[in-house]
Amino acid sequence: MKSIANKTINGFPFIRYERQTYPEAEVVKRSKAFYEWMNQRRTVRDFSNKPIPREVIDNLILTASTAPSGAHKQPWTFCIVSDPSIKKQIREAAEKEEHESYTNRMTDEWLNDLLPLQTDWQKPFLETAPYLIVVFKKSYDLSADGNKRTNYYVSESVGLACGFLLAAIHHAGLVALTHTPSPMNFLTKILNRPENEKPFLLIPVGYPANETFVPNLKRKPLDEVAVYY
Ligand code: IYR
Repeated sequence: MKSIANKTINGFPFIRYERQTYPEAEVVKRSKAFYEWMNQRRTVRDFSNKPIPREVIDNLILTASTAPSGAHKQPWTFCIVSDPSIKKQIREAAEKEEHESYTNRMTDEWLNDLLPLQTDWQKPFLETAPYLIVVFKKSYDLSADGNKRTNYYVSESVGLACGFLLAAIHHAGLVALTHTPSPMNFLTKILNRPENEKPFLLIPVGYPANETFVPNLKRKPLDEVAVYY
């Protein structure tokens, strides 16, 4: 009997999951190759101003939006900023908050923990990088008739989408910085976002500058991050 492609369960449409499988040796090889590739990803703070085609950004966002989300609500909005005057506004507002944070808000322990990264309140990359992707999380959706529709596991979902986004950026041969100016509400204002959206991450994307240095950080070995039962 020929198997059916689609069916309904309690009236809801389901499609056959056409998954790709590999022989075990291939699974081992692919998992290792992907780890080695992802282990080359680094957070970069020195960007080239070399432009990136809009199509590339579209594909990165589409990839991020494939992430799983609570009840498949996809509770995210990605705002893409390339306009130099908006980038300048974002830089100025971020630097104002960061200056206050570095001088008055962050604890000594926090400032000490950041020493190996050598970050400070100045954020020139917010103008240099060709694109800033500002990720907003939607605590609820507004239906056409103005009613609030709940979203679920919003931070987990948007965090996953950002992880997918960073992997897509790395895969494309570009670099990113997961920037968290704090507080971030200036982004709501500058980008004129509705009240159901809250800023989540600010991610400059581009090519690395010609000479780029990153801190010589080591990643934890497996036995420090995994417990097998
Ligand atoms: N948001 C500040 C400080 C900062 C905090 C952490 I935790 C970092 O890993 C890096 C920086 C900034 O962006 O400089």
